[in-house]
Amino acid sequence: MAMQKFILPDIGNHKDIPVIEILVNEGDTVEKDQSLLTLESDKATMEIPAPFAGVVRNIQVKLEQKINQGDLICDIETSADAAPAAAPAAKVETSAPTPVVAVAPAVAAAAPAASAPLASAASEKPVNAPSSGAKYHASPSVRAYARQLGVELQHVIGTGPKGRIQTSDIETYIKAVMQGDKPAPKAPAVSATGFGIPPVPVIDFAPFGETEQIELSRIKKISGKHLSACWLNIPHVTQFDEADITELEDFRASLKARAEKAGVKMTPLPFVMKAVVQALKEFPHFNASLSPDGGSLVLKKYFNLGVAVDTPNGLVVPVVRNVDQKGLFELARELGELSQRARDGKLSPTDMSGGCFSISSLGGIGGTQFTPIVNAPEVAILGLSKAKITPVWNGTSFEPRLMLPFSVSYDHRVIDGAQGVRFSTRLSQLLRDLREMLI
Ligand code: CAO
Repeated sequence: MAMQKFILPDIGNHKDIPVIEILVNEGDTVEKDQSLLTLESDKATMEIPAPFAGVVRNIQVKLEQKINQGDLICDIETSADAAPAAAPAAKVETSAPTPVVAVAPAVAAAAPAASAPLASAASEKPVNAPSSGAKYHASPSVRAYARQLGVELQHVIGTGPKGRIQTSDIETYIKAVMQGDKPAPKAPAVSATGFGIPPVPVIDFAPFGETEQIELSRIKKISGKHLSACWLNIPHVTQFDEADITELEDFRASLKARAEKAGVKMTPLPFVMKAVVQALKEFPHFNASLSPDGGSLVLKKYFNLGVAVDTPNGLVVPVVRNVDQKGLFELARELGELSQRARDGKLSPTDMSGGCFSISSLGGIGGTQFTPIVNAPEVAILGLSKAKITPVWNGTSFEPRLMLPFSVSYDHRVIDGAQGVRFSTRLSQLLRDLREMLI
């Protein structure tokens, strides 16, 4: 029997690194390369392996203690034949015990250069490289333990410092699954190519400054899921265009007194709705939905338009039905009522169903262009930005014209680029000269 001192070897340029886990107790028998403790710098998590097999004695470090190369970690009592001829070299040689490193995900993205040497050490030891659970804060040994038990870290609540997942958290999770308190996790869906949707990094913002966490509104939670589904399922293309609405605006101004008398607010939107319906009639593939198997197109013979309404609790899209059968005043009245009910949180599910095509009008607020997200199962959406007087060349001189910038996002599985630009060109033409609708 011989007592060997285990001194912290060279761990790169790190100084004063906190001990975040002590993975053994005094009296434990350890194998060579078995992890003894975990250190965590602001750039990396490192497990420090035993340089030789033996029994752990006289642990000299404590949790949260900051340690440096050359510090005494513990004694290891070795059998005479297993004992090394000399104490382990402080400098890490390629053949010497190498700290196994998992780069903290937040830092890996922010400071790749600084973490590169240690990260490459990790890549030489893939056994402890962060896997699918890399965005969750856990040491390599905890990750290995989770892998061994088939636990995905995303399901485990970390109770360690900064939400770090510890061995005990994995055990608590497994107990909960066994007792039926938590559903057993399903195998994640993986695409045929092996590329799933990569997770975004989970970052602890505390080191950067003060934060406050507020719950999303119910509407935002619901619309967020729907928007993600639309964004992820639909191959979007957005076509940008503009329409000269100088004459439309003159017409709108001429209707102002009558509109006021009728008790409605006449904005450009009802005019746009009428023009959209005409364009949908001429391009029926925009007034359609893809069948669930993606093999056919359901063409709609009715013209119901969803209109995105901005409310204090988030975005909702009530539907104005049979726009083709309604006049400008009726549309203006209905828009006013629907948007008021939307802002009062009084829309029913029926008010928000049955749409064929949506319009998102940000023109009352500002902006020059934007890329609206198609509201599935619809296949296209119109985005309106703020109209402004622009000098337009008429062949001999510049004329001040009121130009309305707009964009059409569409599902490229259904609509080709050429069709997309034909639709937007026609819409521009209809808005420039409303008489086109009569032809
Ligand atoms: N260019 C210039 N001015 C415009 C305009 C445009 N494209 N569109 C509207 N306006 C003017 C209106 O004429 C009105 O001016 P006046 O009060 O002087 O007449 C003013 O802007 C405000 O209009 P409005 O927004 O109240 O009315 P609207 O009919 O244009 O729109 C509604 C109604 C419900 C669509 C709108 O209020 C709304 O909520 N828009 C936001 C939609 C949204 O959030 N979309 C984003 C979805 S993706 O996140």
